[in-house]
Amino acid sequence: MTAELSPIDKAKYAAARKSVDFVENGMKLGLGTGSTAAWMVRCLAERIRNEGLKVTGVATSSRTADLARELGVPIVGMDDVKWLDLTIDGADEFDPNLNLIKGGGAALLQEKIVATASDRMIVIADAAKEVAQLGAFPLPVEVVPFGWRTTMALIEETLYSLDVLNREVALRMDESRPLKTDEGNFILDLNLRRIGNPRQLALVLNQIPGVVENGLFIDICDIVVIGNGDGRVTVR
Ligand code: ABF
Repeated sequence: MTAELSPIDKAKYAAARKSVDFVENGMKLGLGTGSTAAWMVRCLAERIRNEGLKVTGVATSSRTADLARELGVPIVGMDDVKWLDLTIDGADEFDPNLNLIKGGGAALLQEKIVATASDRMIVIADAAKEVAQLGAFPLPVEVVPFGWRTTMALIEETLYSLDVLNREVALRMDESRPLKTDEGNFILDLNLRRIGNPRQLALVLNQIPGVVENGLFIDICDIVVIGNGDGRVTVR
């Protein structure tokens, strides 16, 4: 399956393939969103086909739900299971404390609900996602459509007052990305470059009227499975 893959795809596949080894028969699983998570769903479907593995999945986006159903991975709603044994998902960045930036796939709200409602969360990522400090990847923030420009201004003022945002770095809603999340909300991208105190920022952002959730995952990830272009995998 991997002979013709690019090095980055080989890395994603390697991490995804290793993560599925953590799945045990009878588990209730959170299924992440993004290209690395898509490899995981494919590898999980292979184990179901080859070994008769019995699992139940909760998808973190309609995209993942469609892929899972297409490949024969049983899918139920989050409210059908209430709690999960394990969530496996991608990330945009992870730091030495396994804090994450997620949401590049505009699925951060369902991803954070599912990952939080799991006994364990495994992040699968290519090695390029590892950073010393979060922030180079624009931080996605999910906001309600009503008054989103006002919400953006409130976020800017709050970040300026906290000295998190230097004044020349504007916030933006990237018109090129899917404007609507599965919940019909908008995603704003905060170009912060580096985030000194992700825990504080995550708390502050969610206090701002109009903000639904943000892409900082603090103390949620338990294990990171890192894939390399040569197929090697590191588990941390
Ligand atoms: C999703 O996958 C998002 O939260 C995250 O931004 C993205 C990573 O995508 P990929 O695996 O395609 O790099 O979990």
